[in-house]
Amino acid sequence: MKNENLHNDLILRAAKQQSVERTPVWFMRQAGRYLPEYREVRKKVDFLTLCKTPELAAEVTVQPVDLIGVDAAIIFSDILVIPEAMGMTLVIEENKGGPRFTDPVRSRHEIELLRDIEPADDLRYVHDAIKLTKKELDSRVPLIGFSGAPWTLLTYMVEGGGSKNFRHAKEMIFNNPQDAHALLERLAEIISKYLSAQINAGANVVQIFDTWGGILSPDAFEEFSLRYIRQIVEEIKRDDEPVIVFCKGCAHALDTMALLGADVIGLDWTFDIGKAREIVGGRTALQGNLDPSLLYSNPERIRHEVIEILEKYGHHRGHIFNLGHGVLPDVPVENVKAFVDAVKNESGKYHTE
Ligand code: 1CP
Repeated sequence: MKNENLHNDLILRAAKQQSVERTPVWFMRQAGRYLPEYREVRKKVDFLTLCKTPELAAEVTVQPVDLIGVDAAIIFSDILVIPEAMGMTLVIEENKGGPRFTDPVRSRHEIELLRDIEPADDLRYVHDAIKLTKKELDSRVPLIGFSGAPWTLLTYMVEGGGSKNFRHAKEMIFNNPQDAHALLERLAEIISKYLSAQINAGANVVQIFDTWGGILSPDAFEEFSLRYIRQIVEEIKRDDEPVIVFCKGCAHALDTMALLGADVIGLDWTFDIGKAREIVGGRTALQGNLDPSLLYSNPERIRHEVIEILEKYGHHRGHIFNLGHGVLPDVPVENVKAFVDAVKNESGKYHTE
């Protein structure tokens, strides 16, 4: 979809390293439990029902735009909807840790039993939610679509949930790498189709989340993660809809990631954004990278850190402000608001020609 006349297209311009009046800001997991208005909706329905009901998904997607004033919306969904559509059973037990698959896949046979899906059909509810959200946003800000990266999806599918040591996923890549590749290849193909369908439905930007890329050694990161991300970026790339790649804990590979073909690289908070800019050298824009735990502090401390990051990035094009990872569910809303306001108020000085 060609970009319509958005009232606020700061993120699109920053992603393409064009001139902006101030640094745009949004943050990962911005629709979520830190917002009382989100918790109200969640009282009525469970998490998966929320993802699968376009009217409700659109409602919570728009909440942080109205309540916090972010410069983009990100469609409310989850990275785990792909494995669920492939036939895995996803359970989210309230207050009992994160989501879990009851039937992890650990053998070639189990991988082969997974359904081949057509994202435009099997995940139509996500695309319907995007269309509805676009109507509700009424061109105020861009809408971001997303997917997990193949490697991160593999970790959840093989482990069955979050993990400390990723024993089963590591066993697979070291003992049966061909099984891991068989799964990663299928996922890369599905994710390419899924993200293209999100763009066709109206997403103005797409982000690939590789939350667990950082648990791999540099060589394994290239073999089991980056090469599939590269393949996806090549497949989905268009002129008008920027692609953001966020890999947590992967700054060691910044120079390689700068050549992925993505428009923007997301940075976690453990790397200096000024140094990162020198490494990527204008080949991509950068997104990040305030420590999400800073939102437990206070508005003055938050403003101070925002200024530090703006200073480090300096007077250059191509910065999208974000947290270095998702917002934590129990941070005070006033601190979240202070973060967004600080970026808006302080970054005008760093406008780019
Ligand atoms: O109770 C609830 O309401 C469920 C909490 C929750 C929420 C709000 C989950 C379960 N997912 C989400 C939404 C979500 N997940 C979004 C929404 C859009 C937004 O506002 O940003 C997005 C982009 C995601 C992506 C996601 N899900 C990632 C990648 C980003 C990241 O934070 O690293 C991952 C790893 C997941 C898996 C997942 N889903 C939910 C949880 C609690 C987890 C983490 C599980 C774990 O590792 O233990």
